[in-house]
Amino acid sequence: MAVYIATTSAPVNIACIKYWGKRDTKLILPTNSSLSVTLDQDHLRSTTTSRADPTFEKDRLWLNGIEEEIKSGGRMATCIAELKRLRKELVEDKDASAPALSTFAVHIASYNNFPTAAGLASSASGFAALTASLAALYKLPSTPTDLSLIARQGSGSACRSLLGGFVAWNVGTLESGADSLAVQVAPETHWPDIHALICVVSDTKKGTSSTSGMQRTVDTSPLLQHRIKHVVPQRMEDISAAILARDFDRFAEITMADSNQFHAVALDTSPPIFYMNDVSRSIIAVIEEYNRVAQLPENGGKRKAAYTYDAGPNAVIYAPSANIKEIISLIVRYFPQQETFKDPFGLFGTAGVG
Ligand code: 2P0
Repeated sequence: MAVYIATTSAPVNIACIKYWGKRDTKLILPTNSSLSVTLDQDHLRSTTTSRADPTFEKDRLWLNGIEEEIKSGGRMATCIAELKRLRKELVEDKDASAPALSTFAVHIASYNNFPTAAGLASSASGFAALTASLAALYKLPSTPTDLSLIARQGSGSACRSLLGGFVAWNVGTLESGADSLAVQVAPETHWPDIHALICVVSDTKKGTSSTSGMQRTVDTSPLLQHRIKHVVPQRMEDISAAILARDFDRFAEITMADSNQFHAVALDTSPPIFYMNDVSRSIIAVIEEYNRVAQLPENGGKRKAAYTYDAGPNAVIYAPSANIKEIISLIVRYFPQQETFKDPFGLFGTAGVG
């Protein structure tokens, strides 16, 4: 008897221009475009195996080995239903000999190789891996950008994890959401010198979920309206140009400004949302001082690192590879008790890094 099974992985992505706010909560349509860097496959990722079988009675899902309910009408059920619909339309309706996998239930098992829900974008890699896994199982002819429309309905930021390198999620204008999709601005090979250093300040689950936090921001923050209309559109253009020109100084300036504005709109929410803690803010101070010195004319006049923070206290520091060792030394000097700095590129040996 045939076995229908597929396994795929998808990495975490870290936004430089932040997604924060939905104009349609069911379709997950954002209030502004966003842009992220997809980390490479070897480090922070979700790996998902899907299997379809005529003997399965219902769709079932296991996350890190624990079964989760697939709520009817929920995000997971929507993604699975959309992928089954594509299987029928794009494969089975076109080829009568194709097995009717769209009529079989699926069993899905997904693992993260990093702490779930710690502000490390587990929902992004998770829904991207789920979408890619079912697309592989169903042998869909779809492109990653096509599939981003489905992953988006699982979790907004997931649409960006289907593509590698530098990825934009376009806000779109259509009510159907058909143009709210992810596109690659540049592949990873365009600028391989950029590295991401992840400083795990805390790996416990965050207080306010992104989904509820961002809706509270949409409902209550006047600053968000200014950001959507007057800030993000220009920043999307400017950071895309900086990426294409491999201009790290400009990339860093925009990335840090956008992280700070995202946390400002969180603070402008009623009641306010605090994602960063004192350690997060101290890391900002260290990187700002590092850049201030680097920007002196005698030191070259350009920024050497960029911090960014998502919906949690952990810092991600982007920097050209030549600066990574120096940055890790700085961080370890100022935060000597921390033992969980990740060293995905093996640049710092084993002392003091997790
Ligand atoms: C981002 N974040 O652009 C921003 C920056 C957090 C801060 O995308 O409700 O988990 O599932 O669409 O995708 C977090 O939002 O929210 C997020 P849902 P998601 O990466």
